[in-house]
Amino acid sequence: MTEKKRALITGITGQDGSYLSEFLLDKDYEVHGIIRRSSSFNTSRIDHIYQDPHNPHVSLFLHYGDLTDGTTIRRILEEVRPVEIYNLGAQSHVRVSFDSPEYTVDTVAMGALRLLEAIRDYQYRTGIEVRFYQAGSSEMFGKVQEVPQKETTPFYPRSPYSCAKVYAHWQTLNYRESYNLFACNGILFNHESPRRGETFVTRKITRAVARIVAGKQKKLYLGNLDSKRDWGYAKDYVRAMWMMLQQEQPDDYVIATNETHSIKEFLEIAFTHVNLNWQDYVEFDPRYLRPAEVDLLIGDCTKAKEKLGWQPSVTFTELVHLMVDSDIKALEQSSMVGSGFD
Ligand code: NAP
Ligand code: G4F
Repeated sequence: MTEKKRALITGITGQDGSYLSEFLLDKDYEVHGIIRRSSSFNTSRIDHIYQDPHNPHVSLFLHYGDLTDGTTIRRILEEVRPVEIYNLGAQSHVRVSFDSPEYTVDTVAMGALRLLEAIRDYQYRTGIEVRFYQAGSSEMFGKVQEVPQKETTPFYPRSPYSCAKVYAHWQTLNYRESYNLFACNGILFNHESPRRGETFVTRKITRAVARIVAGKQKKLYLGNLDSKRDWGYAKDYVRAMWMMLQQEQPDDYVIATNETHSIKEFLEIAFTHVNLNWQDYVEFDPRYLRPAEVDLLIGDCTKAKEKLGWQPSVTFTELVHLMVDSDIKALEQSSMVGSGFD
């Protein structure tokens, strides 16, 4: 029997980590994920694929660790001996990065460097190739220098989060060129799903729509409604991550839909879907403004289409509808309790 391919995922408990795990398990990988110790359960997105470690045929394994802890990362790498590593772990909330810049940079920028250094040493010592995916972001384009944005568009980051992602991007490229690592940067534009964190604007809206319909919420407080994003479906985007690591040569790719929409357009489609008018419910709260905003993102994914054969499968309207429908269904199944941190 041939050995299964082993993949290691940081951020396995996040939106993308959960979809990528499902995708790799379907491809018969042995999947290992790094999870953070937490005082309450933080595995809700992967509970449905969790396997009892006592089962001899188990193919999903969880390891405690943290991107701020280089020693543990090295130990896990030695234990797991993965052939692919997906670095999805991050303090990924842009506005929160203005509140906690040091922690964000430690996790996002230094976390990537810790992984790259660990891989470099492991590969040098063992001669085994480890393919590395770095979760880069369209936020790196920030104050955009070109419309639409592609792989060659200069970066102009506008938050501690995106400055850290730019650092991780260049280190990934630097390790590829300096040490011949198979390291790829995905420059992913916003991607959403029913598993999107509740404090990102799309999920905040669809969850509020469901609660308003159920009579559990009266108002929705938001910040800047004029910014525009290129929103795709997360399941499509994790497929692109894997495709990058299957190529003959490592490279960097923009993953996007080539469409942009404002927060107002998102609101319009979400509320109209349940026959409501968003203007009757949405109020402005300056708390959700950022010290510097990214006004417009729209990606050109021609390279990914041509070289990877990747393309998005879900339209903007379909995405909004599927998120609203999912939140309505979830609310019907259990009574949702607000966390207060939105
Ligand atoms: P997410 O839902 O916020 O998940 C982030 C994951 O990182 C969670 O599993 C989280 O663990 C983990 N994490 C946080 N701090 C960590 C630390 N110090 N050490 C180890 N793990 C840590 O993010 P996502 O939407 O899935 O995004 C995945 C990656 O893609 C992130 O790097 C994000 O910055 C990047 N990205 C996302 C988008 C997007 O639109 N979604 C676009 C471009 C790039 P807990 O569950 O314990 O919090
Ligand atoms: O949903 P957001 O918080 O996502 P943002 O800032 O675009 O970042 C997400 O996408 C990036 C890719 O481009 C990722 F790298 C990053 O990790 C994250 O996944 O905000 C989107 C827009 C912003 O312009 C924000 O100002 O929505 C605006 N907005 C308006 N009211 C709000 C709110 N955002 C949030 N989170 N909450 C609000 O109440």
